[in-house]
Amino acid sequence: MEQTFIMIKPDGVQRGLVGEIISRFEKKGFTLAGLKFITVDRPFAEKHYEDLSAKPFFNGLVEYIISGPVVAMVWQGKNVVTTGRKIIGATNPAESAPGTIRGDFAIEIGRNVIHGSDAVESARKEIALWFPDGPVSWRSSLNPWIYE
Ligand code: RTP
Repeated sequence: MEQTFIMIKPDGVQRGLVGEIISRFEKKGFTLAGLKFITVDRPFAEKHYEDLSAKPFFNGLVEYIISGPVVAMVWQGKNVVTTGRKIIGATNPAESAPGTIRGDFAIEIGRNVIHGSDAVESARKEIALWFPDGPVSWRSSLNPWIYE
């Protein structure tokens, strides 16, 4: 089953949005396969965002991600990468639709509450970085009520 990496950024944690965000993924029918509450250091954040290292906002982005604890998660389910991005909404909250996480809870691109992998291959890399021991392997007893 497809997996994606989802991170509630420090602003989402500080603003008490952890339960709300987890609830949206759970209610959709996706399965939690990994969860940690951690503060990452600068080299780790730079590694996570290495594809953006040439961007002018890179340093600010790294400062933001290391500014407090984050909730790192693996979510699993059919099309979870693409659907997860839809649940999250457009990168810039000014363009995120109401009903999405960023559309409902964020105003600025540099405080957009949550990260989600943008492709199956980047999800694989991000899960390997954040969960080197691998995600939790289990089968939800609800699956027959979610998948035909
Ligand atoms: P994410 O990786 O966090 O899910 O976001 P994304 O794919 O939707 O967007 P990406 O282009 O990968 O950018 C990563 C994060 O960098 C911050 N950003 N700031 N100031 C700016 O112009 C700017 N552009 C991007 C955002 O926090 C974005 O989520």
